[in-house]
Amino acid sequence: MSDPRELLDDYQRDGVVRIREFFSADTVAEIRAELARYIRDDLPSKPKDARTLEADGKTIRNLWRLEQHNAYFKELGQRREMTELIAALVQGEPVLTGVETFSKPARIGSGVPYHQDNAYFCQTPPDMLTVWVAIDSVTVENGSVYFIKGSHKSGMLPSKPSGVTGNSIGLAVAPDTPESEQFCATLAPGDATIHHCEVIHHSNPNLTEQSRLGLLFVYRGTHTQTDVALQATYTQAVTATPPA
Ligand SMILES: O=C(O)CCC(=O)C(=O)O
Repeated sequence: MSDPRELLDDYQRDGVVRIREFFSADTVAEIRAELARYIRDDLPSKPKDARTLEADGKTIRNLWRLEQHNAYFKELGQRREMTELIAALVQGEPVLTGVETFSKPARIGSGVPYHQDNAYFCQTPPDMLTVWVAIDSVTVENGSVYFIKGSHKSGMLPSKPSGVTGNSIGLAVAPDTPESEQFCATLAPGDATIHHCEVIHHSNPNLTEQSRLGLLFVYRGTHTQTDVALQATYTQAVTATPPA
């Protein structure tokens, strides 16, 4: 794992950092097995909004709120190795607020429009972040996430409903930084990125034969509070395009 001071400096400057071998191969295998078990045995009895499906109406695009629905993922997200690392980045005591997947299945995995996560999280100050762990290999071809480094420093930009199921709100105007100048987060299984909730990012559809499964852990500092204006804008968007 990288030097904590360097990690903090890079995170504060860029709003996104990549960490190689964040989870071991054994942990990745354990996660993969538990996700398969959860989908097979537990998901059918969970509320409909515990998942979002792809356009085919049957393949999972996202699993949501695993920290509520599954003891293994809650425990994993609350491990001391995780929360100690996150504390410095959220400038306070971290709370795990979400564990979810962005599954991007082979051939039909949909894209994610340009957005800032705080349009969904609605927190002030924006001391909230996502640890995005690769379970599959993440390549340019199968839909890596692209980040605009430093964009978290400009605060929240105007947003608009996107109409995308599972990602109901996006930027009102796409940024003019070409993809070739964005940070393309290619990852090996077990590698991770950590991104600030106001850094601009997006991902493209997966048209390849290789699935691109990511497991996400979302944290905020205990000191953050809900921003009512952001919340009102988000409620409109998610009401127009619910996750399930
Ligand atoms: O996994 C993806 O393709 C997008 C992830 C994302 O938008 C996020 O982590 O906020």
